[in-house]
Amino acid sequence: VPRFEVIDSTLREGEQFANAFFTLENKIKIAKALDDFGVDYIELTSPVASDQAREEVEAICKLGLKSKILTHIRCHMHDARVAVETGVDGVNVFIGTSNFLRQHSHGKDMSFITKAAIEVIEFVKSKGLEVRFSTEDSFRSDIVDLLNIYTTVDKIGVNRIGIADTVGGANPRQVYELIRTIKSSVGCEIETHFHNDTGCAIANAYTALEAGAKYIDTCVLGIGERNGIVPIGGFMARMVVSAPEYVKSKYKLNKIRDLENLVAEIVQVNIPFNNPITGFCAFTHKAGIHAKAILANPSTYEILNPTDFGLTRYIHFANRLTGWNAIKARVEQLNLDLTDDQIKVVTNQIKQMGDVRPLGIEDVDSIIKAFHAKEKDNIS
Ligand code: HCA
Ligand code: CU
Repeated sequence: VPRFEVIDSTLREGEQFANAFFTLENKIKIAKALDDFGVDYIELTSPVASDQAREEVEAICKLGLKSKILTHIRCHMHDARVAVETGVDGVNVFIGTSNFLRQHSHGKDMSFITKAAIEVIEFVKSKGLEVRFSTEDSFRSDIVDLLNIYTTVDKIGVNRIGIADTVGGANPRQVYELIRTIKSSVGCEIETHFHNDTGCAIANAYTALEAGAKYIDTCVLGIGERNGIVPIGGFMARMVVSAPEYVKSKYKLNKIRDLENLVAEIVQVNIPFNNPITGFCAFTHKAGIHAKAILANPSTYEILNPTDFGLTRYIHFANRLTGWNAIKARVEQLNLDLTDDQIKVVTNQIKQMGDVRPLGIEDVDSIIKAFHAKEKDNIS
């Protein structure tokens, strides 16, 4: 997997999430948190969307962040003229190329699209800014149309082309084939944008990198239109396993939790219970067999190390699947003195109780403490 870069779109695609309403103050908070985490680019809503949207782009450009700032515009000269005056480092241009979008959305044919693309790209470049050109709904577009337009914009010096799975229907094999084909026809870098309607967004992003793409669009918690796009946290989980040194040196992984909490609070959602890294049970080990192995060596049942993210693992010992190794660890935490044989006896008592009802930590602790007191009485 090549050296990838992250283009975070929480402040553009993420604004298209049903619950999102971002005040300027909150946009600035999110932009600073993304910058602190280390995203390479921050993509912002088009300055022509509203008066306030334009002020937001200008204000975020003035923050002097390390992340480069992009704004996302339609393939129109009017949008481009406004965008280049806002102070952004680059412009992400998009236009629909599938039959669906050409017929039912903007109604333009490929020769019109090509002319518009050339005009906008040359204009943005003439202002000394980066420019990316992307074909919305790439996976339902004609491959000949895609190759024609991408080779054309490549020749006039576009910085990146974008491939978008706008409806989230692509699978990894299709992604690999399309990106490989396009990569072999252009010299510029490839950016990708994967929606998650069918649950393939992270896998598609990973496969895109394998096929030669370099830039991945993400959002915090994956928020976006419908059920959103590649979530930055889950994507980092994927990438830290594939390229640990690169990812750990480039991104502050211990900021993921704060970043997600910030956005979750602003858009009023909970972190999903099974979220990679930050889901409440992401580092909880329950079955006795797992607990025993984890206590001996955490890598036995963990592909991610919670300490890489500033988190800790948890051994869930208060249940009937528990084992004596997990209970022994708890006995040590309680600072009690029991032999292994005694721990095996008390573990059985805990398992019996766990057959009858759900246990809390306090239940287990009181069973252990009562057992310990009785054993001490027996000795004295
Ligand atoms: C949309 C546009 C877009 C654009 C992606 C891109 C998509 O909201 O419909 O600029 O590459 O998903 O196609 O987000
Ligand atoms: Cu999108």
